[in-house]
Amino acid sequence: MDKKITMAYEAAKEIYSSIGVDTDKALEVLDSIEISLHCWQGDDVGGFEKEDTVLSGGIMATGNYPGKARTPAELWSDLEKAMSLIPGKQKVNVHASYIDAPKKADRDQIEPSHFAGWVDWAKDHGIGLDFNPTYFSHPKSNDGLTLSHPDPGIRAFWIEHGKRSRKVGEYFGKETGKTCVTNLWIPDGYKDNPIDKMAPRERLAAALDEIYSFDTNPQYNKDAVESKVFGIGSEAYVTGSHEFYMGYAMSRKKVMLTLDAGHFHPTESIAQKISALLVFMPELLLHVSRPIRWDSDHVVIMDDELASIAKEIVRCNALNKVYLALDYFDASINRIAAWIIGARNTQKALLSALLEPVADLKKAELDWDLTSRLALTEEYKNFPMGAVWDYFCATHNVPIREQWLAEVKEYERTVLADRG
Ligand code: RNT
Ligand code: ZN
Repeated sequence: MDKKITMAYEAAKEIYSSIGVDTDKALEVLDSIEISLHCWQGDDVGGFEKEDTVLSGGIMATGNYPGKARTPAELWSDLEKAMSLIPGKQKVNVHASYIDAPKKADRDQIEPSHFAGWVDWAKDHGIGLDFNPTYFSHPKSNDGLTLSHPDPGIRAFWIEHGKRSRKVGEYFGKETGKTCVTNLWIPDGYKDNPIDKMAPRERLAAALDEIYSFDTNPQYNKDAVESKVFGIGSEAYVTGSHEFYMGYAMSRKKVMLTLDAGHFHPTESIAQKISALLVFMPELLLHVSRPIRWDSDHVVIMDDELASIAKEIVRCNALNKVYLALDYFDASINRIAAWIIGARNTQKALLSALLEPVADLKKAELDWDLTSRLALTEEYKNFPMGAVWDYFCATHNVPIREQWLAEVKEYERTVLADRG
């Protein structure tokens, strides 16, 4: 390892140890945190069901940066490149629309075998997989309603999809040896004010009860449900609102709740929801995203929201209760860089949180030394975290600082450029 990196690390280690923080220990913890990379950043949420998927369900990727993945092989190659430039542990988050089977089955016909390619690939890389049923970009979701649709036939179709997706999740967990989280998000809602806001919610609750009517092995699969406040085309009403799913998760005790950072009111932070919810439920799934003015799914940057989320998880001692998955899609920049930027930032935010002397700060708080609480947390923001981060990257044989970018540019020149 470059001597300058070790020297800077040793100096930083000493500074942190003066406030009672063990940097080696912090890195050990950071190394154990898995970040789930969302496969859909690699091709603008297109999937492999058809040649040209028209996105629907309020999901929109803007931009036409060249080189998007067109096949499973291309997507896997791109994910490999991204993972080689991110230190620590990753999982990969798969959507049902990324089916990899010669004869592609409709959503109500999917089988674990249709995703065997993903499993083989994950096994080759020693990583776990997560799963998501796909309730959008499909003719049967064109009314803007799926599980809450008034037509029982449409509901049945989507209920079957939900059930089968959980079997895929269980298969993922069994095969990879790492628990799969199967997250359900539906686009259901109305553009304009519905008269009956209750009936769709009753139908959704009943549909979910059917989907979760059988158990999967919790060692292999865990289920989660994701709320939203509005979407494009569902501005006035969303069936699966936060209160709806919070009530559902808490009353049924079968599913985790998912908090997507972009699914609340524009200035509403999800950070504090973590401690509030963990009082009542054992685990949570987070979709780490970045909304700008709306649920825009921008690449995650090191902003206050990300820092607050990471601090909340660490200060609540909840690292083993919160699953972390990235969720955004930017088609205006190199898609591999998008994964790397979001993942590395999430890790940096976690590291920064892990480098706080949490027990001492909690003590100051209980001692009513609120002056120290404020003064110290502000000073800690300027401690030499960068040297610790560089050391973490170097020990994982991943380029330090901005040096990963040259590798992405090289991949763009040699691989992405040939994709027409
Ligand atoms: C949509 C939700 C959902 C999707 C993915 C593709 O608003 O955030 O999580 O982004 O399922
Ligand atoms: Zn999400």
